[in-house]
Amino acid sequence: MPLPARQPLSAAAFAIFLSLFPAIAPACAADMAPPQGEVVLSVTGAIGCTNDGAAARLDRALLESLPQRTFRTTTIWTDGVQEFTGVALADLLRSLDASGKTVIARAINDYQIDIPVDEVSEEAPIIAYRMNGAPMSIRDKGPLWIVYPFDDNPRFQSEVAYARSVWQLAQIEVTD
Ligand SMILES: Nc1nc2c(c(=O)[nH]1)N[C@H]1C(S)=C(S)[C@@H](COP(=O)(O)O)O[C@H]1N2
Ligand SMILES: [Mo]
Repeated sequence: MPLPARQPLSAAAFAIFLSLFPAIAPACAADMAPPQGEVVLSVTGAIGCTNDGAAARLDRALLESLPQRTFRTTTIWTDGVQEFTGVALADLLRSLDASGKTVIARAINDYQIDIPVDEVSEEAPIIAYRMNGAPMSIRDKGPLWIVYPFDDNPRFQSEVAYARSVWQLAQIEVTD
């Protein structure tokens, strides 16, 4: 009896095969467009999606094209309840196909702090790009501010969460 002709691998089987080897899976679902406007956030390190050498450089439009989250909370730095809008750090990491265990968040003033990826949830923190609907100036802790829904969870009312609440965020490095 003749051997059956070799079948090409089905797309589904190929996807399963790739999922077993994340390192050789397609780097990025879609080509990442280069920034058209001023770059507000650079992401480097263990990411699969880049648009400038080994970095992903995002302008406001690219950031705002990611899933958007809004919540209201007080902060220890502001008066009264504020409405923050931005992208969840988890969504940013996923959209850039990040694979490291630690996020190093750096501010314009070179302040930096480690955020363990396993302490990043779907909701918190977010990288806020708007406060009360308006872009934040550098003077107002913008243009990007890592914020937690502080009022929602006592865990976020802690020195650890405050130290991770980087304002004037400019750069993120994903490392192991
Ligand atoms: N850009 C920037 N963000 C920052 C800091 C900083 O120095 N620069 N300090 C962090 C630390 S360690 C804490 S505890 C809080 C401190 O805020 P405070 O100095 O207003 O008390 O902000 C965090 N975010
Ligand atoms: Mo701190």
